[in-house]
Amino acid sequence: MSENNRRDFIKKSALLSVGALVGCKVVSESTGVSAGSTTGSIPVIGGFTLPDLPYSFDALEPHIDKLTMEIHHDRHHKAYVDNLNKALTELKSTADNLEEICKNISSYNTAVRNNAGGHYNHSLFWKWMSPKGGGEPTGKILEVINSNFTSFEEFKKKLNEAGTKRFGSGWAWLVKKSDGTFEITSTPNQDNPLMDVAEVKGTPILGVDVWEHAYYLKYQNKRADYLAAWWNVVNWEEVNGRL
Ligand code: MN3
Repeated sequence: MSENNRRDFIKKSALLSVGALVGCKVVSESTGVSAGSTTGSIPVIGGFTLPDLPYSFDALEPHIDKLTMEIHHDRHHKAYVDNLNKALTELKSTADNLEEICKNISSYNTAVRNNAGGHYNHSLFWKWMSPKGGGEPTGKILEVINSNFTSFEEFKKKLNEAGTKRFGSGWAWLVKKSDGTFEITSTPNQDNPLMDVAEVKGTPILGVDVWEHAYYLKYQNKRADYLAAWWNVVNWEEVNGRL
C-alpha cells in the first residue's frame, strides 16, 4: 500500500465511522470510486459521486484547454456517475465497489458497463495528469519502461499507436498483468483492463482517453496532435504510485 493509498484508506475509514454514527450515506471523496454504504440493514443503491478535479479547469493549458476540461469533467464524467447510479438503481443493485463491478462486468448490463467504466476511467484520468506533469519519467516507471519497451521514446510511440489506431472511441493503456508483466493495449468505448471482458486484463498503470470529447475543441480531428501534447501533462508521480 503506497503512502497515498494508506492515507486514502485511513480517510475513508474515518468517513465510514462518521457515516455509521450519523447514519448517512458515505462516499470516498479522495478517490470518488467507492460508493456509499449505510448503517444497519438498509442498503444504499447508487451512491457514487463525481470526484473534484484535482486542479483548476485551465491548469493544463496550453496542452489541454479549459473549456474541454470543464465540459469533460462537469458534463461527461458527471453523466457517467449519474447514469451508473441510475442503472444500479434500476437493477436494485447495492454494488458499491467500482473495481469489483468492473472485474465482474460481464454479469451486468450495457448501461452499467459503459457508465461504471466511464466513472472509473475518468477518476483515474484526472489524476494521471497534472500541471506539474510531463518531462521524462523517473523512478520505478522508468525501469518498467526501459526493461519492457526499450526506451521512453519507444514507449511513447507504442502508446500513441495504441491510441491513434483505436477506431472510434476508447482508451489506450499501460497494463500490469497478473503475471507481473506489462503490456500496452487499447479498449473500445469505456471498457478498461480491469474488466473480465477485456482483451488484455490487468491493472491500469497509465491510460489516456482518446474519445473525441477529450480533444476535439482544440485539436479537431488530429488525435495524434492531442496525444503528442498530452505527454506534457502526464503525472509520473501518480503513475509511480500505482506500481
Ligand atoms: Mn472522456
